[in-house]
Order: sequence, then structure tokens, then C-alpha cells
Amino acid sequence: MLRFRNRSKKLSAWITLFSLIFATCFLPTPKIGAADHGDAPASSNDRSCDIADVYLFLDPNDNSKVIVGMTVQGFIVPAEAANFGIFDPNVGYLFDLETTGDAVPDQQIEVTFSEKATSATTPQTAYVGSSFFPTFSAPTTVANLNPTGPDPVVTTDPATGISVFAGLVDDPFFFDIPGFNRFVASVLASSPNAAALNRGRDSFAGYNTLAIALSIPISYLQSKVPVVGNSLGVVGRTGRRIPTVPPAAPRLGYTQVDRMGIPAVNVALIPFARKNEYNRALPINDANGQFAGDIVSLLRRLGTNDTNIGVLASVAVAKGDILRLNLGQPNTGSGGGTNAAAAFPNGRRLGDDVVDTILFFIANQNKLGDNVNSNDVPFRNQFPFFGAAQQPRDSGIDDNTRN
Ligand SMILES: [Ca+2]
Ligand SMILES: [Ca+2]
Ligand SMILES: [Ca+2]
Ligand SMILES: [Ca+2]
Repeated sequence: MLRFRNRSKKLSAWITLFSLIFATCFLPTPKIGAADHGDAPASSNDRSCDIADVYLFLDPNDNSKVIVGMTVQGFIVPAEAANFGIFDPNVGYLFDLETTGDAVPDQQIEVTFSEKATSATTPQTAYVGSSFFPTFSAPTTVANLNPTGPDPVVTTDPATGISVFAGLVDDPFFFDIPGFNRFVASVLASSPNAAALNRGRDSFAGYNTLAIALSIPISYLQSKVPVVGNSLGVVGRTGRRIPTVPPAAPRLGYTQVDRMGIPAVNVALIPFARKNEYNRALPINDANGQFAGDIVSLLRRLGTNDTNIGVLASVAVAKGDILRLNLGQPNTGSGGGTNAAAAFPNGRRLGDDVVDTILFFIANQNKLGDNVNSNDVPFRNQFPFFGAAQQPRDSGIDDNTRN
């Protein structure tokens, strides 16, 4: 069984607080979809800014490096890989780093991209910067329509040892959206129908997404940004550039559109009318209880008891919606790691079945899953670990889509 940190007196206080808030709050009809794909109207309408998932794990080949990743702009069909597989030059892709064990990030890594202007086959330039290292640049991996996609282009900055990949990949998330929605609807209608989960169709299979991945030497990180207690937290955020702010001050120049730490929080537990508000908020707002009432109310409607509401709150609410990794917990195995001890919610690896893990706690630690238990294609065994992009198929070949 997975064990969570920070189950304490403070947690009991949170449960009590949540219960009080619950007693007075309105119960909206929930809508449950992907990890974070199209999680709110504003991010659905600004797909360049729509974070799909955030990943955080130790390189299983070398645990002295930590991998931080973000996928954006999901559901890119293979036949349009070349036209849609480009990063938006007017968007900032941010990794907030939380290193002191609270709900306030302490550092930030910012990735931006040049305009795709020269030719379809010319890479964009990714700019990777932070206040704790000088900005460096790297070419993106250019998507194509060939039977076999390009090898990932990985650039390592000699000054910091940080490696970067940016390009089109298979969407690593796996989940049956309609099956799960139908099951939740049946629970909320007081007639639970577990058979709704028997479809076992991966809504993301066969589709691509854009990915940004960084490999950061932990010794370098620790030398610049001490990670207290070996607990590194990451939040992905995206923002649209404010035209009036000079590019020389990029970190001040974005309107936040999306954010993500723990998978499925906004998608699954926040009422529709507050989803944009959630995406525009920060972890400190979570920790201050801005959304706690809504989260608890939905969990109660799903039948989750106080103990497991407390467990979920300890991960996603009490110290903010931040994905946290114990840098001292070894990660081993293929495809980005497979050993149980290093699984989500200790960070998040590409292959971790985060949906089933969250459902386990929602269902009061009874086994519950969507019957989609792995990705449709293998993950790479070395950085950036994301699986190769789905390419256009020849006649008669299954394209993997499972709508
Ligand atoms: Ca999103
Ligand atoms: Ca902090
Ligand atoms: Ca996939
Ligand atoms: Ca699953």
C-alpha cells in the first residue's frame, strides 16, 4: 500500500475545517475528464497553454538526476503532426520549484520558444532560463509525417549540466474518460454501476502531445537551491505573454492560463464554475482553503470517508496543489521507472497509473480502476523517456485510437 507523509494533527484540523465548510456549501454537478487536458474553459480555448500532465521522477538510469516534464496541447493527430506540433512563442512554460516544504514555490525555471518562421523542417529554439542559472538555448525536435518519427534531440548545457528535450511525443497519459464519467454519474445517482468501467478504452491512445522535459543534476540544484529534507515540489504553469512587457523581463510578463501539480484535481474535484479560477490561482490559495469546501463536498458525494479525504487533502490541498518527490527514494526500472516504492504520489513517472491510485483513495482504499492500466506504446529507456510520437499509419494498420 502507498504511504503518505504528513498525516498529522494538522491533517485532522484540515478534515475538521473541511467538514465545517462542507456543511454550508453548494453541491455542483461534477464533470470528470482527463488528468488536466482541457480542464477548464479558458485552457480548452487556449490550447497552447493547456497543460495536460506534469511529471517528476529520478532518472532510473542515474538517480543523481531529477527529471521534470510537462505535456501541453494534447490530442494532436498524427496526420497533422507537422502543422500542429509546434510550440507557441507567446506562451511561457514554467516549472515552479518548491524546496522548503510549504505552499510557496522558491524558484522557477522558465521555457520559451522562438517563432516557427523559417521552414517546416527548421527547429524552433527553446530558451531555458531561471534566476539561478544563465539562460541557455536548444533546438526543438521537429515532427514529421514519416512512418518513423525523428529521434529526440537532447541538448545539455555545459554550464549547468541540465539537459532539455522539447518536441512532439506520444501522449503518455492513459485513461478511459467516458467509462469513468458514466461510472461517476451512476454513483452520484445513487445506483453505482461498476460495469461502466469495463470499457477499458484509453481515450488518449493514438494521439500525440507536445512535451518539455528537463534533466537536472541534483548536486547542481542543491548547490543553487537547497532542497530541504530532500523533498522537491514542482508545479507546472503556463501563461500568455503580455505584449506590453519587454521580453527582457519575461518572468513578469505572463497572464497565467493553466497550472497543474497533482493530476486530476481541477478536472475531477473542482466545480465547473470555478475551474478557470482554480487554474489562475496558486498553491498558497489552495493551502489557505480557497477550494477546500468544493473538494470535500465532491469527495463526500462520491462516498469518500474522512480518513481518505484527509489523505487526499494532505497531498493536494494542505500544502498546496504541488507534485512532490523524495529525492532520496531510489527509482529503478525501464521506461522511466517501475519500482513500487518510487510510484506516485512520490512524484510521478510516465507509467504510474495515477487514475487508479487516486481512485483507490476515493474508494476508501478499495481497489477501483478504469481498466486502462498502461500506455498504448512503450516509453523510451533513456531521457526524455516519453514514447515516440504516433506517426501516420499505412493502409489497414490500427491507429490505436479508442474513442
Ligand atoms: Ca489543462
Ligand atoms: Ca517554499
Ligand atoms: Ca499514449
Ligand atoms: Ca488505470
